[in-house]
Amino acid sequence: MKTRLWLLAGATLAMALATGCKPKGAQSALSGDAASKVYVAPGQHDEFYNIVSGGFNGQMSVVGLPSGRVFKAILPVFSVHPENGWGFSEETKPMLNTSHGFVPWDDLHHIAISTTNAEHDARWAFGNANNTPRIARVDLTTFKTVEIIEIPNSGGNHSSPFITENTEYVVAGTRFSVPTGDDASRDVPIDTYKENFKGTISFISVDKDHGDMEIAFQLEAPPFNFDLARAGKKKSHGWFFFSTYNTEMAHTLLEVNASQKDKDFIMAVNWKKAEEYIKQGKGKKVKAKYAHNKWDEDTHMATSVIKEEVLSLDPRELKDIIYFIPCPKSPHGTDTDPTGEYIVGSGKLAAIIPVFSFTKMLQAIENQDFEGSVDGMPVLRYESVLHGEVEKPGLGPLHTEFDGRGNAYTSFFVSSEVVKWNIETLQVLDRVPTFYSVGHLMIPGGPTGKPHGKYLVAYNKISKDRYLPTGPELAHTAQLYDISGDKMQLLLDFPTVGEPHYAEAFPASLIKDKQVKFFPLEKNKHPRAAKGINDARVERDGNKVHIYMTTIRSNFRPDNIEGIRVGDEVYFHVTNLEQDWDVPHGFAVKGANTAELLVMPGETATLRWDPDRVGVFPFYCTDFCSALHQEMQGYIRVSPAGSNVPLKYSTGLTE
Ligand code: RUQ
Ligand code: CUA
Repeated sequence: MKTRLWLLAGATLAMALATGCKPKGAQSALSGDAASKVYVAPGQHDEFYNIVSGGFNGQMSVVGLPSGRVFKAILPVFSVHPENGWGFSEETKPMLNTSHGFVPWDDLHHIAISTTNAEHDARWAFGNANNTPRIARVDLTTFKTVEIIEIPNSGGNHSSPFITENTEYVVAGTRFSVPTGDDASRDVPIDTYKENFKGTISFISVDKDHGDMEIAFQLEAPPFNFDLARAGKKKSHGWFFFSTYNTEMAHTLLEVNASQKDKDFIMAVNWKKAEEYIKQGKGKKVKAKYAHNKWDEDTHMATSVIKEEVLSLDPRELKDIIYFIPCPKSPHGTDTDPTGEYIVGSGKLAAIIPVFSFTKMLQAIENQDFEGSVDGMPVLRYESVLHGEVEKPGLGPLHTEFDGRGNAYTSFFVSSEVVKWNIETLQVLDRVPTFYSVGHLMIPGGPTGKPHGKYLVAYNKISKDRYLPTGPELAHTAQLYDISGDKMQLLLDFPTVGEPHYAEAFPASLIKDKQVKFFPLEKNKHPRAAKGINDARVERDGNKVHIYMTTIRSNFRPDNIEGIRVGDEVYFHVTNLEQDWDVPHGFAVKGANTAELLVMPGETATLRWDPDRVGVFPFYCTDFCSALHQEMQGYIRVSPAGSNVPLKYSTGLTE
């Protein structure tokens, strides 16, 4: 094999890595008919839903393609959202519970849309929390986060969520290795990294009918950093591929210390084999503390349960679960093509893109064609597993998507471009600039066995000069390209919400007729629901006051409440009696230290309010619901602590 310059050394690269390069011709790359290709006429619907990660806002957003129109700027997941009371209402607070208590923020990087037979079924969208490791599941008929599971033995949950072809599992690989198991709460010196730290990969099972998640098992892996992952599919179904960096196992100044070796690894995991071991009783239960939070559609409430152990497998002893494929150099993305045969590693410091062959990998395993081992787990010979290398593709490859016609598209952060190449021949076919430093790419269905290779979206960091400036912080950009022809064509720029990392898109037809329009009142099992105006009332229980309140266009019942005292804990349990699509009512009361409630038709939500002073406080509906929305209001009177003003309320029925 020829020798190669894996690393483009020198200051130029270092600088380019830090800042990204600015491609030429940045001002306009549009040709005449671009606008018509993204124009969705008034009243028409977009062809694709695009679910986009919000990065440091901890949320997702929902965008239409090709128009780039935003339908839901914030779909609340890991961060509180005052707009609708997510994380503030009593019902939703448990969703953000963790073993560290209530955590109101996180950093969401990746989206995974559920699949069946390696094709999108779009029943659920999964997202990862990086900082306090968690995986969330969003129901795509209600666009609500319905489950969040914390990932123990993990730190910086970046290599997730990625799913197997029938959504059997969603995986979570730890970015930071940490002390795990019993050691997790031991006082361990950091410089005992190699002995005491572990990388953990979690396989979370997903119930095929209801989506409920459980941590099925965790694999103990060497203390590398796990960056990204992709499941095998079709012929490689049963395997999972994780990119690793810092195989140097450095724990300080990683910028230098984790870039020493020419090659890191793609870690291939045979999860079917792991399942066999579990059937034989080979796993062991280890201590782990994590929260598992679920939303109940009937009670409109979440519950949070703290769990105490996980099933752990040690692949050093349990052979044939883990194999390492050498991969130049600090790989970021690892992506499997639609056939499941090819595994693309994007070494962000490498000058080539290696493409591995699944068939060759199996062959190498069979022939024991190893070039070494890590903790007793075999390292396969690079040349034996390699299908080939894409030569001189660009600088700083990050992520690869596929069009289903045999082509791959790789993003280059440093050279700010998208490069199209052929998977079989490894020939570069086309390249287009991005404005500017591109992270993830997305083709609708791109990670599945059935891509819809019509559009590609590049999600760019650092978008200097693309939009009207907004002070020191500028909008991030998505750029939409037409990839239906031989040459890629830039069609549209649109700003994104938060900082986009990964996104997925799928045909709108998969879910648009399955949307829940309202929640049937007769099914509402919330213990404090007021299901009709006859249920509207106020009850005192010591210093707790429960207000069972109804909303319907355009009134609250009760709407005048007296007999509340300073020091009370007041709970407004607001039930929206509407049984029609798109008629939420909002509820806000003066001085509330939390947020509003936005109550969907048929739903009950609760706001706690702690009156701290004597006075009369208005409350009102915040959502413009009818011509008489502005009349939808009420008062609550607060008397001094210990006062004997009697409890009194008006519902329009009793007075
Ligand atoms: S990352 S820009 Cu997915 Cu967090 Cu690659
Ligand atoms: Cu109800 Cu406005």
